[in-house]
Formats: sequence, C-alpha cells, structure tokens
Amino acid sequence: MTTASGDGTDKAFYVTTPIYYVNDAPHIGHAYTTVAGDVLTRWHRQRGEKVHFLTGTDEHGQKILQAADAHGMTPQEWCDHMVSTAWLPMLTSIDAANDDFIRTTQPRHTERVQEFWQRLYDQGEVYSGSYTGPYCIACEEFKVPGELIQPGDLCPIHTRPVEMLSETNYFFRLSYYADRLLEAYRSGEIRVEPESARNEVLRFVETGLNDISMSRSTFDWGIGVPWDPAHVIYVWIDALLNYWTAVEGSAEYWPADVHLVGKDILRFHAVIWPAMLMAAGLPLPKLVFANGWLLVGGEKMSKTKLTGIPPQRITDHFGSDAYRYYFLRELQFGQDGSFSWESMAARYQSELGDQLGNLASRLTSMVGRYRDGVLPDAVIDEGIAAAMVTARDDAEAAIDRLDFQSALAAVMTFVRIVNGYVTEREPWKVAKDDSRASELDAILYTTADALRAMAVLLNPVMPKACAKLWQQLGAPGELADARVQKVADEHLPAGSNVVKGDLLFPRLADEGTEA
Ligand code: ME8
Repeated sequence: MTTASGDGTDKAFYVTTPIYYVNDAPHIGHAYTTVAGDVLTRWHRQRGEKVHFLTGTDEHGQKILQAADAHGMTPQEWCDHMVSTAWLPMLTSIDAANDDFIRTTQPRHTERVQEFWQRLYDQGEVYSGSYTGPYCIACEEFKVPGELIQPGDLCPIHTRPVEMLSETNYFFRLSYYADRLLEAYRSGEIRVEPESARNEVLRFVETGLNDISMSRSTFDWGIGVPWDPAHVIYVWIDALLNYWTAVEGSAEYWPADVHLVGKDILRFHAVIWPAMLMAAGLPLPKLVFANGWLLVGGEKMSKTKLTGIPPQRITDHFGSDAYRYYFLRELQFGQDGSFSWESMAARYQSELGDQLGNLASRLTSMVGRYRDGVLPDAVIDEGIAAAMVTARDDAEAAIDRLDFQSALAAVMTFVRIVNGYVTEREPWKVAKDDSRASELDAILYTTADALRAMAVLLNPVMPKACAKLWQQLGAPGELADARVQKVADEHLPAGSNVVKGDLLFPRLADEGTEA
C-alpha cells in the first residue's frame, strides 16, 4: 500500500539526481550520486511513502556536439547510442530503481522548456545584450576571470584552458533575484546542505549576482529560442528545467524534496535554478544537497582527465549490493572521499562476509541442525530488542540528514552486537544439553528475528542480498511491505521455515581487484 509522503499531503517524496552529459560513458562519480538517490528513495519507500525518483541525461550543448562530430554521428544519433549502450546499462549495473528517466531531447521536455522561457520573455525577465568572457566548454559555463588557475587561464574544475567567448544573446535578469534568494536561504524556504555548501552559496550571492546569458547563437544543437530561431537555449538553462518538465509541473510531485548534485554544479542548482522558478512564480525545491568529490589515487575522477572507472568494472566483481553498500559506508556524503580496490575488498570481507553473511549462515545452519529448519517459539532477548530499536532510530535520523554513513554504521553496530550475542551464548554448547532446550530456542529465535530486522533496514541499500535473507528466514509477506518504522514491533512467527541457502556474500577470488 502506498501512503502519502511524510508531510501529510498526497504529494510524492520527489528525489532527483543531476542529468548527466552523454559526451562520454559514466564513471563511478556519476554512479555515486545516483546510488545515494536510489538508497534515499528506497528508504522512503520502506517507510511506506509515495516516492518518485528521477534521473536522466543532458543531451544538448557544444560538448555533446563535439563528441558526436568526433565519432562521425549526428548529435541525436550519438545521444541515442550513448543512452542505450552506456547510461541505461549503468542503472542496471548499480540496481537503480528510478521511476523515470528523462532525456532533454524528448518532446515532453523541449516543448515545456520553450513554453517556460516564452512566458518569462513575455513577462520581461529576459532581454537582449552582449557578453565577453572566459568560457569552459567542459563545464559549459562562463567563468569569473578571478577564479581561473594561473598561469595559463585554466578552468579550476577541469584544469584545461578556457576560451574567450563573445556573444550577443539573451540574458535572464538573475541579478534581480539576489535579495529574494538570500531571504529564501535564511528562511529555510530552500535549504542548501551540507553547511560548507550553504556557506559557499551565501558568500556567492551576498557579493551580488550578474545576469546570465540564456541563449547561444554560434551553434544549433539545442532547444530553439521560441521568439528568435537564430538562437538555441543555453544548455544549463534547458537542463535545469528537467526536474520540472519530467513531472509536468504536477502538484503531485512538485516541488522536489531533494535535488542531489555534485558540488561542481551547486551554484546552478542553488542560485540560478531557484531564481528561474521565482521568475516563473513556482515553488522552490526544498533541499539542494551537494555531494563531495569521489577521488581515486588522490585525484577527482573525471571523464575529461580519463581517470574514470566504469561502475560495471566493480559490480562485475563485487556485485551491485556490495557496490552500493561500500560507497555509502566508506564516504561521508557531502565530503570528499577516496575509492580504492583495497578498501572495497576489505569492507566486503570484514563487514558483509564475516559479519552479516556469517551471522545469517550460522543461524540458518543451526536452525537446520538443531530444529529441523523450523523456527522455535520464543521471545526475543531484551538486550537485542533494545539494540534493534536503537539501530532503527539512529538509522532513521541519519537518513533524514542524508548521512548514509551513520545510518549504515548504526545497522552494522547492531549486526556486531548480535554476532557477539551468539558467540557469548554458545548455542552449540547449549544444544548438547537437552535440559537447556528453551534456552537454545531463545537464542535461535532472537538471532533469526534480529536478522529479519537487518533485512528490512538494509533492503534499501542491498536489495538483492536482503531478498535472499528474507527468503532464508521464511519471513512472511513481501519484504517491500515490511515497514522500517515497525521493524522492532513486528516479529517472525514461530514455525517459520528457515532454509540454509547460498552465502549472502561469498568469498571472492583476488582476481580483478587490481590496485
Ligand atoms: O554536470 N565525485 O553533468 P555531468 C562525485 N549535465 N560526484 C561526481 C564525480 C566525482 N568525481 N564526477 C561526477 C553535469 N559526479 C550536468 C548536470 S543537472 C540539471 C545537469 C556526479 O555528466 C556529480 O553528481 O558532468 C556531478 O555533479 C555530476 O556527476 C556531473 O555530471
């Protein structure tokens, strides 16, 4: 059953990722933001909320045009090729459960973008003017001269030379919205997180805003400016609208609850986008959350620097569950953090294999051996029941802060506590003494019920392993219908058929875990 989202209305909890450029194939940096969005989405679904998760691709602009040219294709052919061979398969390899996938070349987007800008033009929000400044094609953005890296006038994000671009085109009067933006940040109408991102945005807007050019006339791969066919709409101004066009601006979804973005595109989302919405008289997204850089060997992963690792290289070896777990457990969401094959392998073995997987296999074999696979009737140990409540409460609170690392730490602490409980109670010794049968029943029941709770709490992160665990425990009903809020109130029924199935996280050969 689907109920309303947490705010008591029928509006869905609406989560978005950036729409990614299709000039190249995805790497683990893109998958990082998408995994975070997916876990947030699945967590809210596990609460029984109505959720809408959007991701997609950004297909216009010079960068895409250049990539298509370099491959001898038309831009549309190139986009179609990249979406079907690289971007959609990426979602499958990380097991993303998005509700929609928007492409900015789809008519549902292009038509609404044109309507949106025609309206703003008619209202006098747009004027014709000219601008000259340093432009980075990789960012598709004019740079402020002071932020360029010297010597050589390099883009601070891509460390490659910018071009001087001089254009006569249309401008959106962004400057007019500076005060209203500051007011919206201060009142909490739009939240920008983490704190470092909020401070950056405040500092940026407090110094005053320049109007921004919203059209291009030197190339034609874009959405036509409706009142002037010689221009196309600037790719960013087109792309940002995807969050709104994808849901047709419907009040069932809009405003978005969370825009997840990388910190490279924070200003677009926390400054330009809300100003566009203000100009159109539309409600602002509630939260823009900027994740940090994913670093590899100390460097930001990047397509342009050719340091990108395709997600599939990791999921092929470790599986999608471990992939999803690792990136959210290892890195503090909102801060920079490093990926390495060694730390991935270490977490897989120690936390998933030796802790969670081992606990499940110990329990299922013991119920098989000592109770013929039938879960005995008993009451859950009080200490474990209390630890279960703590794990749930801590994880719930952490998810509401988008602190995935602490949420997972809370659940894994519970896993360690239960492992410790089993080791301390020594059920293998208790089983040798028939007069202690009810004590053995209590240990088996407590452990099985704790594993049930782990399946519910970890399902948003590791859906495949949790489905297996649910089935091995003989838990009733669908895992998807087990509510995270009730995880400590509902219990496994006595008599459940417990089966020892495959190991949840089998030991892996070293092959493929190159440094
Ligand atoms: O900017 N670490 O698309 P893009 C963490 N089309 N996150 C990373 C990352 C890294 N090393 N590399 C990429 C665009 N990301 C625009 C967005 S939205 C209306 C338009 C993630 O293909 C992060 O979310 O360059 C970053 O913001 C995004 O990918 C950039 O993807």
